[in-house]
Amino acid sequence: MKKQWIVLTLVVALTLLYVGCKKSQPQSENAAPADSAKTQSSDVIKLTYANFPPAPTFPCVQMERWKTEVEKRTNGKVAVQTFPGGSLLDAKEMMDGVISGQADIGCLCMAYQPGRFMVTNAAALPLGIPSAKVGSQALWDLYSKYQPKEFAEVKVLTMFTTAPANIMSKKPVRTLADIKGMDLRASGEAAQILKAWGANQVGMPMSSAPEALQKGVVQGLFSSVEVMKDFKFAELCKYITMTETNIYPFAVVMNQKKWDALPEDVKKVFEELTVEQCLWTGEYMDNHVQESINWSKAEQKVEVIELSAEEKATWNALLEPNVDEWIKQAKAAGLPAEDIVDDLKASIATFSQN
Ligand code: 3IO
Repeated sequence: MKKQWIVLTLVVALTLLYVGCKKSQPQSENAAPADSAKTQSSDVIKLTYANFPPAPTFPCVQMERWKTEVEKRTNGKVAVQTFPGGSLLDAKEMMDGVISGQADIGCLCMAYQPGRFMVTNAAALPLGIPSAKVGSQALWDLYSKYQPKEFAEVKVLTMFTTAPANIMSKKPVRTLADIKGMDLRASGEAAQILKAWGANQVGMPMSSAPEALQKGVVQGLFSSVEVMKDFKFAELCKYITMTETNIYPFAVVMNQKKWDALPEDVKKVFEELTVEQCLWTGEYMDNHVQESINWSKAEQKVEVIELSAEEKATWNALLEPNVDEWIKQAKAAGLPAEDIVDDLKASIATFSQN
């Protein structure tokens, strides 16, 4: 009789212990019953990744590539849920949204908050960056060397740039007289460049450009020309003027607490991907610009206008004060402005040789 009681008590105690353990396990909200068949779903680290433009555009293409690589290299230990098109965070809320944890990861264009990202926006000056691949590497070096304090509250997962910006417009731009007073969309340093050429620059993120073009608020835009295809701007803008002037810098940032909580092996995978993703995106961008130009010419009857060497020299001369202006502002902000510009020029020269 006594033995039976002991056995019964043990069974009850073990059952209670088992139920208790199950409950205290941090089950994720959406762990559906179907999940339990796979590797323990509670072990999977789920991360949200916000992006501002639509899915077919390059910031989202690189996001999907990063997701695929992370999930593969962590053997499914990390699952990344992507949110393109501003469905989780919009263009200008990206940095603060990641800092506050509304998204775990976010992709942002630094031109949309030029004063906030002063150091890295130096890469957007008209310094002759010839491609996205060179720009991306120069930007990453700039970030690594100066470790700007504006990124102190996040973990930077990668950086990259667009290919050089050109003018896409409804009416042809062949001379400075043609661009004078034309309403053109750009952001950050690119907007300052349009101003120097006499255009009427209209500032807004790329994600607002389709509507502005459609409604006639602007007559064109100044950015890398893969957007002719990805946003179908070629349907409205029948001219590209090749100025090959400057790039737009981007950053992918992660919530610091989420980063700190990652296991070491996962951190290692993310670290491995920083430079790799920077190069991959630069190469993807450069190839995609070429595809977009070919498609625009063949399918949309777009004319590509090349400026004569003489004309180009006149345009470039107007931009010399832009670098001086940035140096003035950066100095006022207490930054080693000349060193930053010199370092950038040196890395552009180095990476251009490879
Ligand atoms: C860009 C931003 C979002 C999607 C595609 C894009 N191609 C070039 C840019 C650069 C940019 O942010 C801008 O405002 O021109």
